[in-house]
Amino acid sequence: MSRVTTASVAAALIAAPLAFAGVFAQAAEGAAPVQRTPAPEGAEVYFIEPTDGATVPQTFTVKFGLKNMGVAPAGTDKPATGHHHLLIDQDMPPLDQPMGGNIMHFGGGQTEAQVTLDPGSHTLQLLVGDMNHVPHDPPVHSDKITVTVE
Ligand SMILES: [Cu+2]
Repeated sequence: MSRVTTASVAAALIAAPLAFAGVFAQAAEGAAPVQRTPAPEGAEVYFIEPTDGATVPQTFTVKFGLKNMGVAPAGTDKPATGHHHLLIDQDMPPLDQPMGGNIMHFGGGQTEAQVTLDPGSHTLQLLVGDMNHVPHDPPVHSDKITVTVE
C-alpha cells in the first residue's frame, strides 16, 4: 500500500478554497450526477517530471504540464480552465461527480507538488477538474506513469 504523508495532503487541503469543504459534504450526501464542463479543444495534461519509469527518492517533486487550457483555482468560473488532481496508485474516478478526498486536489492553482511515498513501485496520473472538481467532458487526463521510489 502506498502512503501520502500527512504533510503533503495537508498542504493540498490548505491550498484549496473553502468550496472544497462543500464538495465533501455533497459527496457524503450521495453522489448525484452533475453537469460536466466541456473540455477545451486540444486540452492536454501531462507530467513534466517525473518521467515514466523514473526512479525517485521518497520525497520528490511532481510538475504538472497543461496545454490548450489554463489553470485556475477551484471555484473560479472561467472558460477553458481547471485545476490539477493527482491520482496515486488508483484508477480514474467516476467522471460524473466531484472528485473526493482520496485524490490530491490542487485547488489553489498549483502546478507542482512535493509527494512522499513508500519505497516501491507506484503509479501517478493527472486529471484536471473544473471549478466544482468534476472532470471535463471528455476528461483531460495524463497517461498513467509508473515510478520506482527508492
Ligand atoms: Cu479539485
